Amino acid sequence: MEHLISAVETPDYEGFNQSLKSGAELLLQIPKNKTIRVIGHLDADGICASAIMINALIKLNRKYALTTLPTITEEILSDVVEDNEEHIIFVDLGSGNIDTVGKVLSNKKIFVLDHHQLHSTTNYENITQMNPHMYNIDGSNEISGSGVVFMFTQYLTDNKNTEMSRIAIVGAIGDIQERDGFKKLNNDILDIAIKNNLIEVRKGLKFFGVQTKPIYKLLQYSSDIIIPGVTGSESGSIHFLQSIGIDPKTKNGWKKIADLTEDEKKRLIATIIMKRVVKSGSSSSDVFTNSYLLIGELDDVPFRDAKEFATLLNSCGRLNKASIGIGACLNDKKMKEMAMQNLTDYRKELVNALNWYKDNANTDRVIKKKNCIIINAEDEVIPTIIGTLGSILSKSQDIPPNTFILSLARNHDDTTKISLRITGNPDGINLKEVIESIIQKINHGSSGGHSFAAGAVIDTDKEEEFLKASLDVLESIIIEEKI
Ligand SMILES: [Mn+2]
Repeated sequence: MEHLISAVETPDYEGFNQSLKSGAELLLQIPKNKTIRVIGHLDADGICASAIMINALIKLNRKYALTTLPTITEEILSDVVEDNEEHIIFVDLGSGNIDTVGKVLSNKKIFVLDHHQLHSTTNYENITQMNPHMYNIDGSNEISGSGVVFMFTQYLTDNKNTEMSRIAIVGAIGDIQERDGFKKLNNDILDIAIKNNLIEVRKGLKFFGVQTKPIYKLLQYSSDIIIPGVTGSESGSIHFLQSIGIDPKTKNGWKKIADLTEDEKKRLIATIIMKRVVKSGSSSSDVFTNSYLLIGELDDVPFRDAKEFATLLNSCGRLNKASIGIGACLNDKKMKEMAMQNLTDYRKELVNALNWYKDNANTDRVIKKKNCIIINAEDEVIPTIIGTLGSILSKSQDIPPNTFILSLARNHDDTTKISLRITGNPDGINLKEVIESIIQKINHGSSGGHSFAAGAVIDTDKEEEFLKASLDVLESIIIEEKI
């Protein structure tokens, strides 16, 4: 692969487009009677990417089979792919495991559409890999897995997969590629969605669930907009609204943002800007965020706001119901209803996890040290939400800043999933590096993630060794107080 060792550092958009175009031509050569296996990643972006791919295959009258995976291993791959299947498309995964794919599926014709970092420079004759990183395009924030698949399917269908541009935006938001707007390729896709009347962009208050939750709950649970006496307090939030002349209730229930008059909305925003705690370096515009609204969806459903849609898809993945999420992306009414039920179930699981933590906070399952809390849920919290539990705790006002939160929960296959978070917002701490050093210390397991959220997987029988090494590593890290 000459482009990998190319000295040219500038992004080669033309080259990337060309690779998608010739990949699409190759895929169209597959005989129509063959079943194509689509293997997608089990997160919001992967679910969107799978849906976009399938939508195109349906249009092309192709037979397909679908699998959604959290990760790729040799065992899983040989399990999933049937002997008689010759053609496999990986979406939003594959580039990090190209050698495994090449080894296990050496007699298959493979397409990899991914935006994750490349992990190997080996060229496999049977693999057509399409990845922006091969063309110096930053796949971590210029385009998501869904975006790559969307661009690909536009070549595949002669630009007739346009309606899925909205799902590509949901996927990019799921991968947190929207930070005060999109960049480059994501922006091009957004333009397509806007031009085709699929998405409208509005400035709104930086609350999660702004479309679907009562206003007092937005205030109570906000982690971006902190108002003393209001944030974290139900009665404080209700009183706050009453104090500015907004009745928190409607005739039938609790008022949502959409129920406010323009006047009330202005009053709410002005008071929030006045009363909130201003973090250093932030400005009044920090209370606002872009909302990407799907045109044609009702105001109070989680499919209306792309951010909530992505959360709903994540919850499908986490409860192992990716196919419901894919159905919802394909706009199937029944599947959308099921996806909403799944979101309710997921929230219940989260509440269970938080309750488990509260009940066990003073037992030997929760180790509390000066700068860290180590939680070993074993099999009492489902492993797919252990990271979310850690994230929620890391935002809790009850735990001092600069406290590591390391949590463990067991998978079904005798492995243990680990997540690492930290409270506050300390400078110079990279959680991915921290967890890497623990894993290196025990010389077992694998780790990954970002500076602000990282994780690992180990064999369950190595838990004790891991916990010991964690204490050594975490307690040796001294974080300087911010002044
Ligand atoms: Mn992705």
